Amino acid sequence: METNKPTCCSASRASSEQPTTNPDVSGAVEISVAASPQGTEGMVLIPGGKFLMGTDDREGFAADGEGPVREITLKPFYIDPCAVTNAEFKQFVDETGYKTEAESFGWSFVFHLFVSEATAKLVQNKVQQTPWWWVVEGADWLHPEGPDSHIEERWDHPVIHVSWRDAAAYCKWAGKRLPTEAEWEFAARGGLAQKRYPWGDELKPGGKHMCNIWQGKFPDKNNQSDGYAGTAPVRAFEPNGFGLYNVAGNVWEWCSDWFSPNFHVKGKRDNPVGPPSGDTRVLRGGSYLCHRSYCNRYRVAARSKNTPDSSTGNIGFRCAADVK
Ligand SMILES: [Ca+2]
Ligand SMILES: [Ca+2]
Ligand SMILES: [Cu+2]
Repeated sequence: METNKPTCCSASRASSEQPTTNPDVSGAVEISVAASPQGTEGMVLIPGGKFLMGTDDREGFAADGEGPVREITLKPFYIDPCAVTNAEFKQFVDETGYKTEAESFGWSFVFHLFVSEATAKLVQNKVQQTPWWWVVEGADWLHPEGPDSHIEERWDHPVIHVSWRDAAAYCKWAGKRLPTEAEWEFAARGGLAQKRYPWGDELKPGGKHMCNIWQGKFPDKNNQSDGYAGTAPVRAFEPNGFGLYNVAGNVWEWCSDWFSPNFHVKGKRDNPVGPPSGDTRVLRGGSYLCHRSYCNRYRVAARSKNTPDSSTGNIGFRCAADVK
């Protein structure tokens, strides 16, 4: 049996040697922010119905629980065409004074190549299994590479360094919610059945880059032939058949479900919401760090996970909403 290969693509607070108790939010489940409901304007209405979820692809990671392929039925729902941007997140913070978990902890995980020389001198912790993830003090959504960085030119990029709780708080403020994992995959497939990617089975049809992942030799040489070393604007590349942008690559996206590698094997097939409890939440879609040689998790059936308090430079989210 294949061992559970570490997701090179994300680092967890639990794996760091930094203090892991967030003084502001430990144990806090309720998120109290004043709501500013946005309605469903601009969202994509996904009709619902039946689809084949998961994959038995031999190129996949069976230990992640990508299979078995199963028929899932969903009721209609709305989903955002794009990940939440820095500009949108700023509006949320401006209105509510919300403080992210990365800010409360005082640090977040930054990919090593993005850290300035000055900041690198201050870095004391790296993740053992995935040493390209550095614990950077003062890294947060406004300062994605550390205190000497800023998002000035990146307002239309996905917000990063947001934990699952931060994402849930934003959704609550916006009168929305995170998508379930099944909703995310239904929407990401764009109406295609059992294709490897949101656009088909070929990674680069006609030699064309369809998403923001890694080219070159991970983790030191990124040729960035797709145009981006880090995040890309949320509307970069072509949307899928449902009009969703960057479901594959760019940033991992939080889903509402707790993660389990096997709960779904016997779980319900009608509007599934995942296990009743867990330690980690589901991430989908892969990121700008994924590369075929070690982590082809930009495939549409690929899965990952992280603890709800974790934040990194390659995790963001998009919102969903009920059809009323
Ligand atoms: Ca790239
Ligand atoms: Ca993505
Ligand atoms: Cu990856």
